[in-house]
Amino acid sequence: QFDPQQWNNRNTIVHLFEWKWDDIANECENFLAPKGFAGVQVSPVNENVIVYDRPWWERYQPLSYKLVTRSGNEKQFADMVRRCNNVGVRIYVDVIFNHMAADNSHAVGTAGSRAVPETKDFPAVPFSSWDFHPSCDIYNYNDPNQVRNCELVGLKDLDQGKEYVREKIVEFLDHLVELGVAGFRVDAAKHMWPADLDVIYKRIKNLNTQHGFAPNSRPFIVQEVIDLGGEGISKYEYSDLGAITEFRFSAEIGKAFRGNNDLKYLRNWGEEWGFLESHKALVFVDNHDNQRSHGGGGNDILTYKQDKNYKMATAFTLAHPFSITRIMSSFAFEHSDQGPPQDSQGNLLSPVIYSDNSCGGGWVCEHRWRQIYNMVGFKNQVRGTGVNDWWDNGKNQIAFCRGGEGFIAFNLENYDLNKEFQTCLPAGTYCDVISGDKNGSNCSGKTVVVGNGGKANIYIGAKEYDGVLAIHKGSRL
Ligand code: AAO
Repeated sequence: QFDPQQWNNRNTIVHLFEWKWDDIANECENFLAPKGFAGVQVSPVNENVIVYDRPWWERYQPLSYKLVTRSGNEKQFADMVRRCNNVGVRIYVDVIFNHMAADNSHAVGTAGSRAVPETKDFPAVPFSSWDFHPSCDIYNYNDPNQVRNCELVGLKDLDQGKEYVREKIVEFLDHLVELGVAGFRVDAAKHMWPADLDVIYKRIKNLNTQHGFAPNSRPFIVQEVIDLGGEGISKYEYSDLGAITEFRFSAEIGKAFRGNNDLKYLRNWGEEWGFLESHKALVFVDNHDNQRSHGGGGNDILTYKQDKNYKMATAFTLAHPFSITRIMSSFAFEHSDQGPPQDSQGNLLSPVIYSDNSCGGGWVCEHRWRQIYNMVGFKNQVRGTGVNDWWDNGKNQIAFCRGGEGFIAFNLENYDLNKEFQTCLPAGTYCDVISGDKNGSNCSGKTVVVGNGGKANIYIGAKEYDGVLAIHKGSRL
């Protein structure tokens, strides 16, 4: 359950946080497939409680497993999965089965279901108090029993040790597999017992061959386990069951590209930093929680708000061979509870797409930033190569090649980088895919002339808009 089941000319999952299914289907066809993205993580698909003022986090409070949310209904979801699979973009669903909704005096859901969370009565599943752990609070993350048997922020805690609960969860996951999804992000996995998850994961059906998956393919599983060290539960308790969200990566990359840890140390980036093995880790610069100070990662997390550093951190993430990569695609927010762009009735709004690829209407669309989507292209180009010809200035300027396929340099100093480098590329003129796009034989950004022997002069001014330069075989003019 470690294989993300992606097409082999694709890479990277984009989390289209709070997007509508119809919009995602269009995005797969119009943008993600042409740019080489491999998949989309979608917001929770099953019915959630409606919370006053419609914060984003209401979607993490399930009322039933009906596929009706503000993003769309089951038909729209199924249609999206079909259209995305047709163009080689996989869908991964954020699934919440640790818990149901928390206390709420008028629990009405997005599919119209009613529930009484106080008495643990969720008739639309149905679940009753028998299916839950007794109520208690989590206040000590050093106590694994408490973390797994008590209620995360008051959310009614399902007991996955019960056969009936397992059946309902597997039924829900199987339904999504039938509709053609490639896998799941398992929310709050740390709050469930590994042995119970093992049973559930093993029971899920094989992926649907009618959506282009090979016979006997297993769903990809990535488990949300926040482990920055020093707590009672370790990611290694889960890492044989499926991949893990590697929060340590997020914390360390933020620290480095904020200038709080020299870039030269990134030379041995990967497992030596305490990260999980490459094929077991899902990595990201930020996620929907830690970009707004929920969940783990601390103050070093970079987000779209620190755009120059964020693009550099993302470029490094995508330039480096380590792990399965995920890009956050956000809506703009001022405060941490703020909901996504919506009208006065609470209907989600579609992103507005501009001719320069960027978005508006309250959506940030980091995945549509040239510096980010062109690095997805870079990663596809350099597939199968390692890091070689590493160079650093002993501090915050670094550069390296990916085999003979690509070259990248970073300047986080407050002085210019201006130096001759071995780019490992054949002689020719190349378009820097950070400052511009290659269009036929034209480049809208900087060009780099590589001479015989692979040498080229590279310049990144300290005050430039971006602190990265990247060229690859596919950007040759
Ligand atoms: C909302 C309201 C609550 C209300 C509740 C019920 O905000 O006030 O009580 O409804 O009415 C999301 C939102 C929540 C929201 C919830 C339900 O984030 O605010 O509650 O929906 O609507 C823990 C979990 C992790 C979880 C994370 C947020 O382990 O699984 O909290 N993430 C997922 C989702 C998330 C969602 C849920 C789970 C629930 O991604 O969007 O919540 O479905 C330590 C622990 C972590 C723990 C954090 C958070 O982390 O290690 O496991 O995450 O604490 O408290 C440093 C440390 C790091 C530490 C961190 C924070 O970085 O190194 O280890 O500080 O202290």
